[in-house]
Amino acid sequence: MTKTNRIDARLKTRLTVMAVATLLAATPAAIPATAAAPAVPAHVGGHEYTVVIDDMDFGQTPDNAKVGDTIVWVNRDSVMHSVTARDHSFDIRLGPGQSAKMPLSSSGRIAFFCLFHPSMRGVLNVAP
Ligand SMILES: [Cu+2]
Repeated sequence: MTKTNRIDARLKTRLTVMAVATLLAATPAAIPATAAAPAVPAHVGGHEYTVVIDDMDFGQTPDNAKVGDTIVWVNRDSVMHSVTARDHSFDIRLGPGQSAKMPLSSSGRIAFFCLFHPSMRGVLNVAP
């Protein structure tokens, strides 16, 4: 057996192991019986708050958001904006007319701004 063949054989063994692992991960037993629901029910029962970016300004953030809620950022401007946390916990880019959902997974007072227009600023308060 040449050196190349030995490496090939080892690689094949490893690939087989990976294939079996993939198959095991995909067995129906691993899928919840209620497969109709989305796989990520992280904020079931949480509120959804919309914050509209308009006229180069972040709209009002909610007063009573808490962990488990979701913020929907909507860019109504005709230019790209970002919603970037000063603590780097999030950084969302929104083209004109785009929106993005952001589940709140940690509490605190998070100051944010727009990378493209640093005078655009806001604060998001998230209760535990
Ligand atoms: Cu901006």
